[in-house]
Amino acid sequence: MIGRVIKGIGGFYFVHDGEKAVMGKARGNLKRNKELIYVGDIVEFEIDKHDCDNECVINRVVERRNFMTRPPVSNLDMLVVVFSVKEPDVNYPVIDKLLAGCELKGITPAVCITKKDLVSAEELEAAMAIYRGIYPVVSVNGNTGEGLEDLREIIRGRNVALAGPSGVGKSTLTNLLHGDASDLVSGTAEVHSSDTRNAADAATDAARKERTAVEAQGRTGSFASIRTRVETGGISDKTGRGRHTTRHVEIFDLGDGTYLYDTPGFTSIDMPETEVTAVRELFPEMREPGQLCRYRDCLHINEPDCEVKEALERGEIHRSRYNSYLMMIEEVRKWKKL
Ligand SMILES: Nc1nc2c(ncn2[C@@H]2O[C@H](COP(=O)(O)OP(=O)(O)OP(=O)(O)O)[C@@H](O)[C@H]2O)c(=O)[nH]1
Ligand SMILES: [Mg+2]
Ligand SMILES: [Zn+2]
Repeated sequence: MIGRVIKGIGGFYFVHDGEKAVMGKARGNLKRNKELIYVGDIVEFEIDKHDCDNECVINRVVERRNFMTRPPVSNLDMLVVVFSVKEPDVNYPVIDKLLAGCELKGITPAVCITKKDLVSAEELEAAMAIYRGIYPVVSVNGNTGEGLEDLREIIRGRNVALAGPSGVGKSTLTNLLHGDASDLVSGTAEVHSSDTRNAADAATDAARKERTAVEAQGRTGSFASIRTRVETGGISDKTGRGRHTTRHVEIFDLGDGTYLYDTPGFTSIDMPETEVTAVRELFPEMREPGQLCRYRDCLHINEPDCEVKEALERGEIHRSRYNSYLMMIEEVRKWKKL
């Protein structure tokens, strides 16, 4: 049978066959070859007849259209880079690296700025202006849902991941967008960062709980009737401990042909492995002026008659993006020397 991996947790995977999700493991040969299974993967699987829990075994991963390692996702049509200007403060080089990663992997990027309620209209506009004209840009308020329809419009009908720093509101958006749409996996098992057990144990536990939920659904046949919400980063209990930071990727069916991947946040990101000259290509706004530079191999740093630097001076290329570009070049050079 063919299905899609919609969630992976502690070595267990949830595979959706178009109607329901079954939990399973990777076959031994996949494990031995250290082949990774990403959420989003299309896989060949079979129900394990010897397993009384009716779990499945994943035999093979169908060739991926694309994949990313951070966050670990595959077969995307689009990746929405989500960030807030404040709480947490934006780190533009990290945002730009994620966008560059999309360019490198051939995944269409978009930008979503959250927590617009925490900044002035001018601050928000300054952030949006950096990306406007390069990528689709929307701004949202996760508390009120303002701007949500703009985001929905951009992502409609696609396999799309929300990715970005921790705490910016990705899971909040997932919940808002998901609304009453049908679930792929039900159950509310969640690994709390305040958990004292080690993370692997907790993950396995959570997976078991979810399996129970999936089975319950199978029996009642009411897959869509049980809803799940992604826990978001608010304070999780009265003691104020533990934030519900997302620990694993999960795909949600928004019901209109959109499949939304909620992903764990991060604070830093490595430069994708590439050549110094290839970094230029990862900044779409540099491509056209770059054609007019005196030297074909111009890196737009200190070469004469560099049209990219001219465009920078004229304000057509944003200073913040150019700084990210320089940092990425430096990082690639450092990698090359190692
Ligand atoms: N003020 C304000 N707070 C928001 C907004 N959106 C989300 N939050 C809050 O920000 C916190 C973090 O939200 P999450 O949705 O958990 O963030 P996340 O991006 O999923 O974080 P990770 O799972 O750690 O990557 C929560 O307390 C949300 O209630 C917003 O638009 N404005
Ligand atoms: Mg989250
Ligand atoms: Zn140049």
